[in-house]
Amino acid sequence: MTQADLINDLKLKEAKTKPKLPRTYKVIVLNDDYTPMEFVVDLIQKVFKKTSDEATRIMLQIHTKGIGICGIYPLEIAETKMNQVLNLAKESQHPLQCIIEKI
Ligand code: TYC
Repeated sequence: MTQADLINDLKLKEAKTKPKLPRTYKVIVLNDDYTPMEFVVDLIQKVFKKTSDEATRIMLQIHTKGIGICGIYPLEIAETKMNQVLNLAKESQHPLQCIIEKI
């Protein structure tokens, strides 16, 4: 094989191996009439590692628009965050709901 052949071979291989981005999921928290605002802000800070200002902004977005995106993650992490939200809400007997959605 000549050097030109080797280079050509490499180029063909590169073209075939498409860089594959991992599929990501939005973690969405839903509004309700009963969960206290402060509880939602605290929860968003804890679960999604947001600052107090950012968590407040997301909580108000949920409160006014009905839903809010708290983060975007690969499937396993998105599921874990959703379950953490649901468990914290349940422990405190709040009806807060959380879902994940494929992007
Ligand atoms: N709507 C709630 C209230 O007025 C506050 C709230 C915000 C509840 C966000 C849930 O995901 C939520 N107390």
